[in-house]
Amino acid sequence: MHAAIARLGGRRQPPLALAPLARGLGLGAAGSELGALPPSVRAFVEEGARLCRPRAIHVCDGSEAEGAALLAQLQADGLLHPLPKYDNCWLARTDPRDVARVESRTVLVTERERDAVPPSTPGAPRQLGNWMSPAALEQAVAERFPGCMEGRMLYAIPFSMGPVGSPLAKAGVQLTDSAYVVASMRIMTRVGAPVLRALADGDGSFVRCLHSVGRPLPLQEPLVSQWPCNPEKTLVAHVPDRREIVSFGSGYGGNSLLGKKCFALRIASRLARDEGWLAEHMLILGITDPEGRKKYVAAAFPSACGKTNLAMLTPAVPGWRVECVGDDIAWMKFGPDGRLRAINPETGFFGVAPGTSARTNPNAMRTVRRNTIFTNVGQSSDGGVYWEGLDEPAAPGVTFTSWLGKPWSPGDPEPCAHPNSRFCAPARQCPIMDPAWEDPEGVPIDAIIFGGRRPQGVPLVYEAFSWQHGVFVGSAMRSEATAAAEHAGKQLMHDPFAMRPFFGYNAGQYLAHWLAVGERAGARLPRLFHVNWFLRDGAGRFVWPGFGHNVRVLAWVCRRVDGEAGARPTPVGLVPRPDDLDLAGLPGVAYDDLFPVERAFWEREARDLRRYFEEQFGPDLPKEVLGELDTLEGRLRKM
Ligand code: OXD
Ligand code: MN
Repeated sequence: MHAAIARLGGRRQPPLALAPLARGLGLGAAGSELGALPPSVRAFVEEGARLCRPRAIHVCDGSEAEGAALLAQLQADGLLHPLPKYDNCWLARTDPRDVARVESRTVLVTERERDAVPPSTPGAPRQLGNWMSPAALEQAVAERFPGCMEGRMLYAIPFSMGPVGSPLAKAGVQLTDSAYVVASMRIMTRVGAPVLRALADGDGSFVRCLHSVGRPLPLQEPLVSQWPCNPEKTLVAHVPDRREIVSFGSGYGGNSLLGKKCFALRIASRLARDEGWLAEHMLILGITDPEGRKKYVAAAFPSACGKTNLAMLTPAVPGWRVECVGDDIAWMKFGPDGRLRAINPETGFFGVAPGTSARTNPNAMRTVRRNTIFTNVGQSSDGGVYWEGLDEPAAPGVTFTSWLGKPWSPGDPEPCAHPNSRFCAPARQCPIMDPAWEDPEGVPIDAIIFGGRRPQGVPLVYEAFSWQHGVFVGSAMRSEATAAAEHAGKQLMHDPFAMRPFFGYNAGQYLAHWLAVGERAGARLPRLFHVNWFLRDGAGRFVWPGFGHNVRVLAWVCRRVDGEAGARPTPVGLVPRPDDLDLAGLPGVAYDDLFPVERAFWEREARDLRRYFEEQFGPDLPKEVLGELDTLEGRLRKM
């Protein structure tokens, strides 16, 4: 694509309009000094400008003044509305056609299809990613990008995923015509001058991210909610070989905040494979037991399984403390001591709002009271936000406006907030951030937990018998579908390692990489577990209270790591014996309901899994993973 941009830009060679943002936003010229940029960054910005033909360019410096000017501009454009009930909080409503990640238009671009996705059975809808050829991408860029920023500002955002200067951090530069994206990237990543200095001092390499909402000015049609987007032409493309991302047509979330899913998961997972580390869809938390012993745990859950809630958990059992390192993404590398060390590459939370309340996640509620951009939540007439599950009684006389900008009343059939509405808030505002959350060396990981939303059959917690078995457990993850992408309903979806939408290369090779990590000489590997908070009884009620009580499960995990807690083997893994799990003070919660390991259920599960592996991974499934499935079936036969 880099080549594609250069070629296309080269053909036209229009004069560059390098007007400083100073003119657009009333800032000083410092942020717009193209000449002061490291040469590789400057070349990228100029290529992007030649192709997209913006009216002006602004290089983001990350300053407070820049942030304030952006917010003022977005308010003047009618795209952000102030929320006076809080401090510097804002509400955006998107065009209702641009509300979630668009997985069907998200592609990996490689010369050979097999490098991007495993060969699926002909006729089976492909689930592990979409491939596009370099030639098709070149054509897609040619159809979308020339002149796509006409009349708009091109913002160049130098950003770092991970603390600048950390051996685990990586730099990116995003070009975008969306001020909303800039304001959000300033929350989610480290932006500006320090990144440019690090690029100038280092080898100057960075991930190239090109983004446009695809609505040049003057508009051909009016915007909806002042939200520019181009849903017919949306495309989110990754070129892992060249460390490049091209995104067009969507202004929302993972489609447009390119540091997050596109870079920190898709491109980074490929870098991690090449360089021998792991880039994972995992939260990271620190947990301290009543004796003061601290551990770090990473956990992979598909979207909508309560990752943010777990990452910010308030323990329901006295004496335990949980601290948050990150809620979505973990980059993990082996340190000299053989331990896996993890950083959260982000600096903010882009969390799902509905369901977040003072009961389910008081720390998130405290985090979002300042400096937060809300998108597609409802609004209350006293200048606050509202969403399903907020659990805050409205003051008398307060009325509501839905995410569609229409009057809304409790009891209306349509929700007030979109199910994928979000808060975008600085991590530093979370009251339980771990003291080491920005440690450039990362935190040492003792356990990795996989999980899913499984109403039936899957026990509350089990431990893998070995690393290899744990890789199988991760590959076998399934969960009910989420509103974070365009899938309908509550169907059960396979989601290996919670990475299904985020693999940056062939998912079979990804499993092989995990197996290889387990073979690494001198590695002191974390223990691997699986949890399911979402079991329901015959009447459809949850059998586990969840939330703060999940610390009881984490406590067992910690004690297993310390060799202090027992377990009994079942065909699926090691589960706590009744005395190993603290259920004290939980009336109505029965051990037997929490640990269903039924032969008929698991035989069905194993059959489904075999079909899924055959259809989706074909010959690229590592034989060790298939071997673990055979072994599981063998254990089930002996039950
Ligand atoms: C997210 C997701 O938005 O996983 O974090 O979908
Ligand atoms: Mn996520």
